[in-house]
Amino acid sequence: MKPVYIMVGGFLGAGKTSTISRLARHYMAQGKKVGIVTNDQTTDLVDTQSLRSQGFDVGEVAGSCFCCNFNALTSTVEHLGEGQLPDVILAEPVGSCTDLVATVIRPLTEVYGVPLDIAPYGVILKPSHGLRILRGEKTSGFSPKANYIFRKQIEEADFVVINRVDELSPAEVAELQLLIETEYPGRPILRCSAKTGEGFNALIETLELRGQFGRRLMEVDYDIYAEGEAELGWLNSQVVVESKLEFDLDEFLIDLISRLHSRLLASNAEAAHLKVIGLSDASYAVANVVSNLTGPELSLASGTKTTAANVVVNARVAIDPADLEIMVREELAAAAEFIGVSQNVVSLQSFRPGRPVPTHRITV
Ligand SMILES: Nc1nc2c(ncn2[C@@H]2O[C@H](COP(=O)(O)OP(=O)(O)OP(=O)(O)O)[C@@H](O)[C@H]2O)c(=O)[nH]1
Ligand SMILES: [Mg+2]
Repeated sequence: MKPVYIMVGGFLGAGKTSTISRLARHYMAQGKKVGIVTNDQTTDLVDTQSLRSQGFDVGEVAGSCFCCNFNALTSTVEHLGEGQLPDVILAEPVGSCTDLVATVIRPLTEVYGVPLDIAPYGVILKPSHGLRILRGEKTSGFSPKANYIFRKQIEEADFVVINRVDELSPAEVAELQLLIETEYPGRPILRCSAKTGEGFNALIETLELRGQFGRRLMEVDYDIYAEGEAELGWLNSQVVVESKLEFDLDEFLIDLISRLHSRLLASNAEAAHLKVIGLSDASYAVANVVSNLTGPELSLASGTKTTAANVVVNARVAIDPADLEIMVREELAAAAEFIGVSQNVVSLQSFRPGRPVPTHRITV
């Protein structure tokens, strides 16, 4: 049996990792061996830490996106499962990438030597930005060039998943559905919640379909794509937080992310995704902001009091990365001082993503 390759696309903060985690649990409950590949422009990934903490077999492509380092994707796939490839491979591309059918899915079937059973390509739609972008609102949060990437992601999808239906009104879901159907006809639309599992039976059934999938040809203006990506400030950092006395890990993370959120609001800099994970010996916690309007959320509580934690910060924000770095360093210091702990930034990278130059691009 060929390993099934499922790639879950969608914009930054759309719910890809949450969806992959739920799918992985489903396939493992069926007795299948599952491997996951995460991806980012640089090292220190919240997603890798979070998925590994959940006990999954995770390989990481860090330093370049799947499309621009196709060989890193395939070699990471080959290292999953310790010598025997998993039955199901779940892959999460970087949320600011598009043109993944031409640069990843098609090369996997037409260039790569290991046969894979490629599932239909689904793109998770992020309602917080999606509604505003698809309505054509001027205040969508991002520039037209970043919105171009958001739209191109939907255009190449075999099917679209409206995520977060647990917190959308029926009218909002209906409007999103109509907007997608009108602009991108022919793509089946699912309604899901990666948080509650609603709609996942339909998602799993859709992923089992085979036929003319992963073949949508589309034109991509790589100048607009590159400029849209470069409008995002990117920051990954690893920080050690310590104290003689125990501190509440969840409180620290939610305070930190709330401080960062306030700074972004004050600077009118839109968050695409701000995520922090705190890992202590006993457990871990995650806090997120997926848009300035959505606000901070402790998406996973640890309930832990500890004297030491490893904290990883990943920020993707429409702001100059130098300003983002100042904000993160200042708010880390402020959050640590607030509860009387020390913080030591072990590593920090902040930059604008470089121009995407795919290893392969198959468009015929
Ligand atoms: N309420 C609600 N929250 C969700 C749902 N899916 C994801 N989230 C939350 O949205 C945030 C982002 O989810 P992720 O799964 O990390 O999103 P992602 O697409 O992997 O993000 P990037 O890897 O940064 O691009 C987290 O706080 C999740 O808990 C959902 O269906 N409902
Ligand atoms: Mg993710």
